[in-house]
Amino acid sequence: MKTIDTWQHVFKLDPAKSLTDDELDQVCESGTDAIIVGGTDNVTLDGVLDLLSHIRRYEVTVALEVSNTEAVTPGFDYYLIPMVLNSTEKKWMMDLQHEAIKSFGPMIPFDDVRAEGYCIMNPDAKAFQLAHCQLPTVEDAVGYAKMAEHLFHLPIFYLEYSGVKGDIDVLKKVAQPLKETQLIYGGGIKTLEDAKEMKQYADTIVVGNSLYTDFNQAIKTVKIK
Ligand code: 1GP
Repeated sequence: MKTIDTWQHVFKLDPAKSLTDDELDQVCESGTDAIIVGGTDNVTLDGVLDLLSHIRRYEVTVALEVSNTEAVTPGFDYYLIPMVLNSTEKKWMMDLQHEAIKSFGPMIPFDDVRAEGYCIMNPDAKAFQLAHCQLPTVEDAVGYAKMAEHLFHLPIFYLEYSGVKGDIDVLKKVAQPLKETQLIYGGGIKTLEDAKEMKQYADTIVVGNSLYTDFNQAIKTVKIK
């Protein structure tokens, strides 16, 4: 298993979308540091179990990014808990997490759990709309990064552009204050060139949607390693 702080490249698989078995095999054998299972809409336990049972035939590290408690199951190396820093509603920052800990506290393997401070930068992203986010300026985003590092001591700050490639200057500025907190970037990475560009400043890059739109290009992004 590869520990999270060593991850450079990650594929994110959405349980509500499908790849062929052969494509899934290629993702698992690609040499990526980890696979994150996660999505915003229609994430069901069946969908999660389906993916997990396929991925678990391989040695690759696998994490579940928890979006609803009904779709949580044992068997993952890590459980990632999003906390949406730029949501206008406290619910998405801490109330859902609070409820889950009250209900499932004794069963939660906290050693395998990591909080992710999410800053969602794309107003068209489903997660942005669901969590009623406010679009951050560059200064806002840098401020959230500093909060993640210095106030909350979060292990992960996730700059999320889901669906579109982000502004490299924003990523560069957000990276500057982060020394202890790991910077994960995700959004719109389609090619090896995109991956290289964003990896200049991010500790970890995530490739998601392009696996479903241009698999052959997306799988090559792992060559940044
Ligand atoms: C989504 O950050 C990930 O949560 C990856 O984004 O789907 O745009 O690659 P894409």
